[in-house]
Amino acid sequence: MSRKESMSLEDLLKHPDVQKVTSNINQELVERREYAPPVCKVFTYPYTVLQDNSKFRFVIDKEAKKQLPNIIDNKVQSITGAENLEESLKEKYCKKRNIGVVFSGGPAPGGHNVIAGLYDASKKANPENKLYGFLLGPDGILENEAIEITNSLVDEYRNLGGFTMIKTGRTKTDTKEKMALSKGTCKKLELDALVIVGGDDSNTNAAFLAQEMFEDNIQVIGVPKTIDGDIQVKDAVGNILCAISFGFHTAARAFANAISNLCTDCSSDVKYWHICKVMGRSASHLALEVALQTHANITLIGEDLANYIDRRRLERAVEMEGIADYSAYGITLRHLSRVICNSIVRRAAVGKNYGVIVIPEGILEFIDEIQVFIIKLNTIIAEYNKTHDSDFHSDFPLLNDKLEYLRRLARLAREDNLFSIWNTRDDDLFNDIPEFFQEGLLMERDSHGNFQFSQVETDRVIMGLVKDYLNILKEKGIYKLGIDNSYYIKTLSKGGLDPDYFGPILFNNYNKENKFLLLKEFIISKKTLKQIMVKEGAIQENDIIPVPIEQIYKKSIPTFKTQVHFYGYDGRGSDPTRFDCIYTYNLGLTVFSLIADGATGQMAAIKNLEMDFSRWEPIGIPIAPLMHLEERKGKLSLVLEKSIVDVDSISFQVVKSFRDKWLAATPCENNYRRPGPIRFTGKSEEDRPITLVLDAIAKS
Ligand code: FBP
Repeated sequence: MSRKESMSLEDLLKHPDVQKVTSNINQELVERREYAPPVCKVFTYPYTVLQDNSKFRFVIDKEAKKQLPNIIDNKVQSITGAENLEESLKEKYCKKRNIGVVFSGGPAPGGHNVIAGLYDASKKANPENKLYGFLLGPDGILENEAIEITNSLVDEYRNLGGFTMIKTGRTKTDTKEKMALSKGTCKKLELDALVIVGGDDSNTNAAFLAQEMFEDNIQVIGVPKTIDGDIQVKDAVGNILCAISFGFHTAARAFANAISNLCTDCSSDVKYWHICKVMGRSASHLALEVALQTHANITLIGEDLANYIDRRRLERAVEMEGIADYSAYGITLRHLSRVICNSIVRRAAVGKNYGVIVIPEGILEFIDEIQVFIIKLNTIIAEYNKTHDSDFHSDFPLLNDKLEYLRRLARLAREDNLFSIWNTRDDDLFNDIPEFFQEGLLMERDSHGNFQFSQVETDRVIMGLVKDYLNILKEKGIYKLGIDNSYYIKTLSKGGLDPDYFGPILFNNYNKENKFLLLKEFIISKKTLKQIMVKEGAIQENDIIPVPIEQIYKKSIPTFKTQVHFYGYDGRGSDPTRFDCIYTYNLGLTVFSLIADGATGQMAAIKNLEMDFSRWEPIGIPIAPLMHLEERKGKLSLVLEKSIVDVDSISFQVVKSFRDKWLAATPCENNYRRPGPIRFTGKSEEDRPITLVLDAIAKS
């Protein structure tokens, strides 16, 4: 029956069932919006009180003391619940307030719940409180573009991912003019407090704004956001104050789910190596968590590679020349490709010419020669912009123009015998790398002066070298596909040949016990195969190679086929896991407590995140004491220190210990783990990142 005879399209579109299945509002959305995250015990009281906690100390940077005098003496603040307050305190807590909130930097799942928590707490304290959301990130503050956040708006976004409600941006408040504009907006809106939800750079901004607006009594509170997980705060003696930034868990789980599916696919059609680059601008926290979640065959951790020591090279130098070869410390791109190839060859030998490799986005920063290039080019670009009061990238739009400028720098240094950051050796080395990679390294820095790793095809750089070296290993007869022993016996027997006769002629490891047999290294072509057979008297010079033997030979030739994937923006846009929903809602409540109790220059955090929810403690962490000097845009600036993977941490040590097991270069099955999709509700949704669980076990 055609549609014409049944129902018109117009009627069909009006049909309630059609409307239901084509609506934007599905069951998942309804459940997410309705979910009420549990709150920490202190927030079940009508009021909260702040207490300075001098137990936690920091090593203060002299420059931070100079530039942030009004907030440098801030302490860690504990929050406690109170049934009642004396009248003056109650009045202060409940006074009518205007609060502004802004998202800054890349989206991270859970941001909307920070707003929801802040909104709920502020309305509970005083229904007349107003919350403004600045649009499109810090630009919204500079241009006074804000909307009032209403109850219906908050309800629309509860427990949902993204920063869709008010959007985000990456503008840095890094000049006096921008500071003045920001202060102007806060004053115009009569804000009592400004909340900056952002990463290390944005929390740095929060500290400077807190200092700037201190005299005006406008409080500034930061919130630790970034999927990269590189805001982890410890005090001077290693007490954990903030175990992880929000959004990390969701992004890691989303990446892990997709990567685990690739593990399933590749071990089914057994023909691809999947190369998975995962976000994380500098630190490899996301890659580490993905390794724990999926047990992918190879996971590179940048921080680990930086510690690499080429022991053979070291020993050789001592033996030959009696000296230490310092170039054996740290890893080069070539070296790294050798390490990867070694694992690929080992798996191929047991018949597994497939697998999954996880590469952190920021890995290049930990590779010696690339790190040197990044630092040098950052400085050259920054110096050019400063000296010429212009923009390097607009003045040299094409790669060749940029290369010519660098060449000129090297030439000048040589001719005038001057010390220069870019010399002939740099220029020669730089000219040796592929064009697309030169382009990547010379690309425009972001507004904070950071190198934009997400824009560089890191995987292509590394895998290009891997492919080249695998070809060499193939030529040398080292990269071969192991032949299943039973397949060998069956094939030869079917062709009327004696497997036990030909076995020792063909294979290095012919033995009934070995499940996989490796063709001798010498056999790299039909010609060399025939040579060996003639030499061993198995056939005569004029004979042709028996078909079953040729079949076995062909089976042993591996082709290295890859599929490349980038996991970043997808996971960053996921709806939050239950952990991130609860974490961020409580962060929002914490922000309000800090504001209501008069704090400024503090970052809202939850202590004991690595433990069970019942032990979570909302706190305020002073931002200024966490700052130190770092090179940005070619000059030293005060910034919040990024936390990278600690190679002594238990989570890294566990991954390291399981490396061989997860590589699974044995005849046994792979050891993949299936984390499954983010489930949000239900028993099977884990309650925190595995890295945190492991670190907590070690601590206890
Ligand atoms: P934030 O530090 O701002 O949270 O952003 C982190 C990140 O997601 C990185 O992992 C990635 O390198 C970068 O943002 C990508 O930036 P962009 O959104 O500008 O492409």
